[in-house]
Amino acid sequence: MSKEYVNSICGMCSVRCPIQVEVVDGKAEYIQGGKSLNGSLCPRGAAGTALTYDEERPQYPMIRAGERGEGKWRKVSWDEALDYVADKLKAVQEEYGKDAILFSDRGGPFRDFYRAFLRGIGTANYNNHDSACARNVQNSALSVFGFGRKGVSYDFKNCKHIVLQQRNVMEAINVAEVNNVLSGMENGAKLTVIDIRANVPATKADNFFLIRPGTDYAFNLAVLHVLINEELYDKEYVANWFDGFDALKVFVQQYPPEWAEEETGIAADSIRDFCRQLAEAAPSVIWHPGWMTARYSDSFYMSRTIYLINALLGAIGAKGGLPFMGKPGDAGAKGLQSFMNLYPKPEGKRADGIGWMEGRKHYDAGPGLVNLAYDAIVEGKPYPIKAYIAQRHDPLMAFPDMKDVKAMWDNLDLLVAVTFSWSDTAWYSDVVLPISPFLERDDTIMTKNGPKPSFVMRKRAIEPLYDTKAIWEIYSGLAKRFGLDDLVYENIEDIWKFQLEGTGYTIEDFAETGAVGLASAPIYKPVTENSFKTPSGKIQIIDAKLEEDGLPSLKPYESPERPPEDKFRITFGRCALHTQGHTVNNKLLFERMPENTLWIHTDRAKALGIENDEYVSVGNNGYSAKIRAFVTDFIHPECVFMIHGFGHTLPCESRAIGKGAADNELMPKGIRKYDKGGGAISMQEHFVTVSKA
Ligand SMILES: Nc1nc2c(c(=O)[nH]1)N[C@H]1C(S)=C(S)[C@@H](COP(=O)(O)OP(=O)(O)OC[C@H]3O[C@@H](n4cnc5c(=O)[nH]c(N)nc54)[C@H](O)[C@@H]3O)O[C@H]1N2
Ligand SMILES: Nc1nc2c(c(=O)[nH]1)N[C@H]1C(S)=C(S)[C@@H](COP(=O)(O)OP(=O)(O)OC[C@H]3O[C@@H](n4cnc5c(=O)[nH]c(N)nc54)[C@H](O)[C@@H]3O)O[C@H]1N2
Ligand code: SF4
Ligand SMILES: [Mo]
Repeated sequence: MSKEYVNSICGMCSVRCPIQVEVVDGKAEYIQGGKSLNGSLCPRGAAGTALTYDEERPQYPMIRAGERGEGKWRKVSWDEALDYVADKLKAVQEEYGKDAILFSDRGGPFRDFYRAFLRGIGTANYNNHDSACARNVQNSALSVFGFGRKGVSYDFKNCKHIVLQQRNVMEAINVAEVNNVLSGMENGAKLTVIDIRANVPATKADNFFLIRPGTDYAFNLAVLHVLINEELYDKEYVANWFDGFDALKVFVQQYPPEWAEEETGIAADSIRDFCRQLAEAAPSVIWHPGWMTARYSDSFYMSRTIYLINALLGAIGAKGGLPFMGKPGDAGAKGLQSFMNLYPKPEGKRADGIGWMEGRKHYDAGPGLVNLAYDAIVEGKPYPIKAYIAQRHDPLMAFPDMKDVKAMWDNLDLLVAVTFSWSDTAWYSDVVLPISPFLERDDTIMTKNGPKPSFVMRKRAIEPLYDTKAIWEIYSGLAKRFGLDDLVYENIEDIWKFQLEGTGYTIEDFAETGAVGLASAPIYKPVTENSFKTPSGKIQIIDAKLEEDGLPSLKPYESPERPPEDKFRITFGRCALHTQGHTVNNKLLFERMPENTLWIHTDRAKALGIENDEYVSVGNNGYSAKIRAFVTDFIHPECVFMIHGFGHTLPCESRAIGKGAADNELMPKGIRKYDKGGGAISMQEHFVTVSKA
């Protein structure tokens, strides 16, 4: 018997925790957290083996043989698949121009190699998935600080008051973060949860505010009102680092807690008391700006107020608050060499209009807003988009209303899915290029920014079981067909050597733990003239770029529509046992949680004659699904809640098929509703009906 332990990186969600894989006779038997996590892992990470050994994943490249979505495939060799894709991409570019190729992915730290390929072929249309996730937070950080949301980290360990608003740290998991939150609480940190239902953190909270769905912005405006009017803010910090504080002060006068009580259902006295608690803990306060905030048409402004509250308390740049993100350079190290620098940035204008179109100049252009680029597929404007590669991205589940999105893709000559599991998008595509799951593949070295920045290596633990490839192999193969010789590689070691050039580190330095730490102690960078990247160099209340796009910096509050008496607002979130929609068919995780439930308030259920645990019907605009009711006092009566990612219909997923309901199908034409401030889709602006099944 041979037994070895391989250090690698989990790939069951986008957090990418370090893992150690026990490999016995070439089989991955057991996974635990890496050294920096002291072995701890979340349930999904532990189920990585079940993904690997699942026969129900794409095992070889396929080209569509029937109609889109019909599920008829022709098994092909990698050479044929890559020839096919390369020829089609070239033909599209020849006829419609270089930018006629659209690409979207899951984002993250492994992108450099294939983004270099996209530059090499000259398309300006790189996108990530984020318009269905954190775009509002990203753009609000940019609007206030001039840097993105990852410009700060969260020092939970040393924090004295943690505020989770629309943020479920304990079920929407990042293992290191959960550990740090728990350490912080053991050290005495208070916890406040503002949510539309009692989630797991709420059960451990010092303050739990059950808020009326859609009114978070009102709550935050009242907090600003109290902090400013009761002079509970950090005056020195504000004097040094705020630009436009007086405008904020004038603006919030119309929003006292008594007004917010009417809107949110949270008592004015509780809001006041909460603000005083915050001031006591300042600057060691973290009010998390939100992660998945693609929810309302004013979520951008909600996140913006959160950043401003943190700043008023002096928490931006503070120990125990939101310190500035440590990067390799801050530790005196040189960053990894980038493949993207081998090619110039494409000159074309983006198809989503970002950076140049009226109303879209203020958005972060980096990863775009892919939902807006779909209009170019439909209308051929500003120019036609004819080929689309969705890599590690399942837009059909991640965006609302599958039928609507499929119809938007009708004009495509080529739709490619690069993926390690089946998804609605893969099933609907023309070509499936199967990636080896993370236990079977090497990746480019990633940089992990944070208090102690590091380089981390994902090493394959076992040989691929099927005819699948690593991401670098796929793009190296395509690069060869485009004559991009600088991206043609035969083995990963040469790629790693290129990345490490000039850093002073070698591949051998990763042998022991899989990572190279760049700092010996956590980095806390002081606030200086260079901290904020706004025109004034300060935290800005008035954002000229936003206003040039016709949007106010300080948006007057608008009360959200209340659902009609027989309807509910649809709300959703995560659970500890699944990642989005792509783990429902995982054998281990499916056994633990085969379906989602519909949270509904006791009084509303009673009025509808619905008992706990019985199947009910939830519907909107022609879509309806059966789902088990979870009747509880601990949800706001105006809404129902479900875990996202269920309601699968693909015949190739024998476990997941027909289980639970799909929240994304309850949002008709929802991809067209987005927050103009931040660009993210407003997925909770829909009302549904519930009845006995
Ligand atoms: N209605 C509704 N819509 C939502 C959400 C919601 O809660 N409700 N959530 C939104 C959010 S926050 C997000 S981030 C998006 C997520 O949606 P997506 O951005 O599409 O991301 P995933 O579902 O994580 O992954 C997409 C595909 O990548 C494949 N994949 C390939 N390689 C890998 C790998 O190495 N690792 C991983 N993890 N996957 C790989 C997976 O199998 C999966 O099919 O959906 C958003 N859309
Ligand atoms: N286990 C697990 N962990 C994950 C993921 C996963 O799929 N599974 N996905 C990862 C990804 S891509 C993301 S983006 C993050 C998401 O991380 P989070 O955004 O923290 O997670 P969610 O559960 O989507 O939403 C957080 C909370 O918002 C609440 N909520 C819903 N509507 C409202 C509202 O109107 N107001 C208020 N105040 N609260 C509301 C929900 O009840 C929920 O408790 O998680 C990441 N981590
Ligand atoms: S949070 Fe869980 S699933 Fe995500 S990377 Fe970490 S261990 Fe893996
Ligand atoms: Mo997300």
